[in-house]
Amino acid sequence: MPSNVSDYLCRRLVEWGVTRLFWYPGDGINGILGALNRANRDGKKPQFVQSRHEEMAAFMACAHAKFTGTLGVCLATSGPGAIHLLNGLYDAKMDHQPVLAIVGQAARTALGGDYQQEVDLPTLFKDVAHEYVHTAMSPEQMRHLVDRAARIALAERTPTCLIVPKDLQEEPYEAPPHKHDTVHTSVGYAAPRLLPADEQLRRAAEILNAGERVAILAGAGALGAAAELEYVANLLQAGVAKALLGRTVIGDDVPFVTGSIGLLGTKPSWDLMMDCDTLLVVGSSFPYSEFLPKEGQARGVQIDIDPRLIGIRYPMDVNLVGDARATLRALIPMLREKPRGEWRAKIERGVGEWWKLMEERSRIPAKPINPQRLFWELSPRLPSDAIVIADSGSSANWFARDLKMRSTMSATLSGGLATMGCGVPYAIGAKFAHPARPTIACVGDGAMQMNGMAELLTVKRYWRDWGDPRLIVLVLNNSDLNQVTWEMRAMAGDTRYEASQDLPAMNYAAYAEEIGLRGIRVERPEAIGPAWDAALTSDRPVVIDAVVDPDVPPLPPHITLDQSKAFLMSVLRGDDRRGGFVKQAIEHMFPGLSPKVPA
Ligand SMILES: Cc1ncc(C[n+]2csc(CCOP(=O)(O)OP(=O)(O)O)c2C)c(N)n1
Ligand SMILES: [Mg+2]
Repeated sequence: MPSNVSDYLCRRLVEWGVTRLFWYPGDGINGILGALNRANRDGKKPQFVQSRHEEMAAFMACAHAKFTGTLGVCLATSGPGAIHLLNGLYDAKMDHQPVLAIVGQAARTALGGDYQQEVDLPTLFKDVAHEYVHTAMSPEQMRHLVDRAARIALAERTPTCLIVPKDLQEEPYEAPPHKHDTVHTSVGYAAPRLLPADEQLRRAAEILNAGERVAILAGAGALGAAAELEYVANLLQAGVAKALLGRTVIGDDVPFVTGSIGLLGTKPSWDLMMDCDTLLVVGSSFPYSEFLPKEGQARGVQIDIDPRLIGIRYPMDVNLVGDARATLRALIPMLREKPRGEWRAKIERGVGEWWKLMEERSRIPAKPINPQRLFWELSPRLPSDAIVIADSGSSANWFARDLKMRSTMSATLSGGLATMGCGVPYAIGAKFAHPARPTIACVGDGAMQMNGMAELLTVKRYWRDWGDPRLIVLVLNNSDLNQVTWEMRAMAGDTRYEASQDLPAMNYAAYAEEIGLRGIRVERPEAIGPAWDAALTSDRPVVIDAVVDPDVPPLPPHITLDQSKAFLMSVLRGDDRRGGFVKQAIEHMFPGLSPKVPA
C-alpha cells in the first residue's frame, strides 16, 4: 500500500501509463519529489527528467505528447515554478496536446494568509487549463483528481492542472470510503471512433464528386490517416496542401503535394487554393483565410474531430465531425474516381517548377551563407525516421518551404502559439519519446539565447541515456531577430533598427564544445554538406552554428501590393540594412538580376 498521498499520486500516474515526468524541483513539491525518489529506488517508474526551467519542462511534456500520442506530464513547485509553466502549457493548449501539469501550493494551513509563494493558482491556470483545474484538499480526493485530470486531458486534447498543497503531499493516503460525499473513479481512456451520420457523408460525397478542381488541405488531425488521404486525393484528382503541423501527412516527394500553406507556404499551395472549385479540409484549423479560397469560390467539406473547430475558417457546405481516418474510410466507397485531367497536370507542373525555384534560391550567394542552402542540402540527407523541429523565427520559413519531408518522418513546431524557444526543449522531449530516432531542431540565435543554450545543458546531462546520440541543433546565427525584422518591413513598412533587432554575438559551436557536445561552425557554403554528414554520423549531440545572412528575404508565396508598398516604404525611410536586403530581395524575386542599390 502506498504510504502517503505523494506515493499514491506516483503510483496512480504509472497506472495511467505515464512513463516519465518533466520537472523542476522546489520545496512546494518536496513531498512529491520524495515519493518519486522512493519509486525510482524501488526500480519503478515514472522516470523524471530535470529541465533548466519549468517552461521548458512544459515544452518537453508537450513534445512528448506530440510524438507519442500519450499524456505528457510536467511538475513544478508552487508560486514561481507554477508561473513559469504557463507558456509551455499554452503551447500545448493551442496545438491540442494532452498535458497534465502537477503543481505544488502553499500548505492548506497557510492558504489565504498571503503566505510566501502563495499565488492564486486555480485562477492562474483557469484559462490555460480551463477544462480541468482543481486543488486537492484531502487524501481521499487524490484518486479522482488524478483520474479526471488525466482522462480529461486525453479526451479533450488539452492541458489540465492538479494543484497539491505541500502539507497534503505528506499526509497518509486514504482511499475514499464507501459512503456519501465520496467519488469512485478508475483509470484508462480509449478514444471512441467518431463517425458522422450516413446522410452527412452522402452530402459530402455529392459535393466532392461534383467538383472539377478539388483542393485538399491536411493538418495535424490527418496524421493518422495518411493512406486514406492519399487514396482520396487520387480518387478526386486533387492537389494536397499541408498546414505546418501536418507537415508529414503526405511526403513532399508525391508530385501532387503542393507543400505548406500560408505566409510561410508555397506558391503551388497558393495557386491550388485560388483556382479550386471544391475544398476538402481534413484535421486543420489553419487560421489565415486570405490563403483559402474566397467565400463563394469553392464548395467546402471539412472533417474535424472537434465540433468547436469546424466551419470556422471557411463557410463550409458540409461539416463532418469525426475521426479523420474513420471518416475518410466511410467516404471512400461513396466517391467516384475522376479521370486524370488538366487540373492535376497543372498542379504537378506548378510543384515541379516550385522545387526548381527552391533549388535556385538556395544557390543565390549570400554573406556568408544563404540559410535556404542549409535546408536544401539537408533534405536528401534526412534519415527516413528523422524527427525535425523548427523554432519560431526564420527557421520556420525554411522548414516550411525548403525542406522535402517524407511521410515516414515526423515534424513539428509551435503551431498555434508560435512561441520562440520551444526548439531545443521539443527536441529533448522527442529524444525521450523516441531515443533511436535522429532528431534535428532548427533554431534561431534569438531562441538559442532565450532558452536553447540553457537546455543544451539538459542535453549534456541525458544524451548518454538515449542509445542513439543524434540530437542536432542547427543554429541560424544571424545576430538578428530576423523574422520580426522582415515582418516590420513587409507588414508595417517600418525600418529595422539596431536597438530593437540586434542580438549579442555568440559562438554556439564553441559553447557546445565547452559543455562536452560537438560544435561545428559553418561559415562557407561548401562546408554545409560536410557539416550535415558529420552531424548525422556523430557519436554525440551536435550544434551546427551556421553564420547566415539576415538579408535573405523569407518571401511570402506571392507578394501582395500592400506588402510591396510596405517593403518600399521601409527602404525609403532608411532601414539600417537596406543595402544588403534590397539586393537579396530582388535576386530572390527576379533570379539573375543583380541591381546596384545604394548602401
Ligand atoms: C516568446 C516569444 N517572444 C517573441 C516572439 C516574436 N518573435 C517571433 S520570431 C522572432 C525572432 C526570432 O529571432 P531568432 O530566434 O534569432 O530567429 P531568426 O528569425 O533571426 O532566424 C520574434 C522576436 C515570439 N514569437 N515568441
Ligand atoms: Mg536570429
